[in-house]
Amino acid sequence: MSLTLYGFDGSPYVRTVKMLLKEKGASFNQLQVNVMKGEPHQPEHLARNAFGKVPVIEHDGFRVIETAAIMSYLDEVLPGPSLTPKTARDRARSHMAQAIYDSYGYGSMAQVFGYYLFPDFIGGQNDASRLQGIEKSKLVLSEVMKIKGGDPFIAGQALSIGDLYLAPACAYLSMTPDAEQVFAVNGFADWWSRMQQLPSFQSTPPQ
Ligand SMILES: N[C@@H](CCC(=O)N[C@@H](CS)C(=O)NCC(=O)O)C(=O)O
Repeated sequence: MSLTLYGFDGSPYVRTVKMLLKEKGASFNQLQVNVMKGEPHQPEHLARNAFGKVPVIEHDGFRVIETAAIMSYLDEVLPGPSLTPKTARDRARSHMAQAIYDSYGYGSMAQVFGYYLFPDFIGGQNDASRLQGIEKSKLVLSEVMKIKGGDPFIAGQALSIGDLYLAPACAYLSMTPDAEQVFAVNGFADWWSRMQQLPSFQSTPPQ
């Protein structure tokens, strides 16, 4: 079996995939295609993903782009614990977290952590954008925590793909002075402490 992950360790979406690979105990190679250096837009990577994005994976000669497709494909083909919940309702909970993150979460969280950590990448430090990002990120986290309810993980008793989507951007937010404000959401602290304890989280720090 050959498995290559294209994308650098600074990318939250790459970390989502890498956490799944760690949860599965999979062996893989990683090519650090660096977003900060514009490498996803070089011809070599555009040949893998014409949209100039990471992550991309290649599994025994089969290429997959888009994190949602990569996650469900790898969860299905790799041995190890399943990250797809067993019931239709819990699958919907995991999918909701994933889609909320894609549609409203990543962009607004990046407006906040990008301000402090990657200002050049987001076009400079814009306070109006940062404040808007704080409000939208809180809405995202509070809606996802409502989906989690009293369960330990977003889609129930077990870790699922939805949790793996959210954790990497939260890790970047936690490095900023706005973390306390953004994370002041019912149920978040308990979930976040659980995520930080996972070996798959601890072994995939952003670099
Ligand atoms: N829809 C894509 C989004 C992936 C994405 O936004 N990746 C970022 C890094 S976290 C990227 O490659 N950015 C490069 C760029 O926009 O130049 C997916 O789900 O995989």
